Amino acid sequence: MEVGILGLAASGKSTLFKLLTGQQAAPTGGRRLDALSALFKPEKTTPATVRYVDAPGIPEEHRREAAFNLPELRAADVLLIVLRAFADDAVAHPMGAVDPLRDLGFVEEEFILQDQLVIERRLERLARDLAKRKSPELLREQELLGRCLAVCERPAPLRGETLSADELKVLRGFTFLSLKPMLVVLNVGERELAGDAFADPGWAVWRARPGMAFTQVCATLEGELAELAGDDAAAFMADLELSESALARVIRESYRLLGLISFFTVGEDECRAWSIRAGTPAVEAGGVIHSDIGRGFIRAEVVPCDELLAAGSLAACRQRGTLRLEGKTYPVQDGEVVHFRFNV
Ligand SMILES: Nc1nc2c(ncn2[C@@H]2O[C@H](COP(=O)(O)OP(=O)(O)O)[C@@H](O)[C@H]2O)c(=O)[nH]1
Ligand SMILES: [Mg+2]
Repeated sequence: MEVGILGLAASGKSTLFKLLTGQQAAPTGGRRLDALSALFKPEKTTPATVRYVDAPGIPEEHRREAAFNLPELRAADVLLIVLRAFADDAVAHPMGAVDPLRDLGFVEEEFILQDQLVIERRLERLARDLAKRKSPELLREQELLGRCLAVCERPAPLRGETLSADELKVLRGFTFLSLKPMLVVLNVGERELAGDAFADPGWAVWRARPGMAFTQVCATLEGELAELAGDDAAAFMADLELSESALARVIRESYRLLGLISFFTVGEDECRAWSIRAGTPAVEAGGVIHSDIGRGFIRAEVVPCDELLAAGSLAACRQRGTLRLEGKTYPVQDGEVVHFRFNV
């Protein structure tokens, strides 16, 4: 999963980026994978990784198109928007004053505008091609892009539209920014961390929109937290009434936005976390690990991670009758440990 980090200058993007990537490749197995590794003591523990790209702040108008065409940003599955909510006279704000709602409006407007430019250019091209040769495929694309253009002209983000799987396939190549799920991270000051940073009624409109998730962090404070080890970190978090690190929260919200879940494979050689879309059948989940498993799938042995941890071993789960046998079509659930039986 790729997460592109965007926002105005001095909103805290780089601070957050360091935080998210500092802890060795942003492991997403998290607590559960750690616990499984403690049980199996494998030679290797492999978390599912999330890759982050830190985009430069949004530049002046005439340079924006290039900035938004960063391939890393275009390839991102989720856009993480950092909004500055912390007050600090020592850090200049590019818009003069702290106003995260205004900044989010600005970023969203810019996404829509960039998408509109791409659509208009493609529609011109399509009109020329269609004048030369009628093609049902191009006509369908023209109709779909015409609808998308109307959305952008409203102006509204494309992620709010209901689009079929086929339509999404046609649109995929355009990598529209306003179609990508958006994770809004409010970077608050230390004193605001305990309160609800989204209390302003202006947020209600945003929070009702599809394809968006919201969370708050204090990037500088979380930076200090990340430097602490085990017990000290736990005490510091308790002090701040934080139940979870920013890293864990950002990963969880990104997964949720994308409809992704994790399952685990375990053994003495390796314990590993894998990400799949919710609802993925066992045979496809196995195929993610290796195409042979998908092709030669016989059955999957499945047990929830917490049950395995409680029982202490797969053999104990088998005895307790909690290790289930599932077939090809079984949709793997979040947090399950899966052992695939296959034959090629
Ligand atoms: N007071 C305070 N300062 C912060 C916070 N987050 C970032 N900063 C400071 O704001 C400045 C800009 O941060 P940076 O991460 O480089 O922003 P970027 O331009 O968005 O990448 C730096 O001096 C940071 O130390 C925060 O939560 N509180
Ligand atoms: Mg930066």
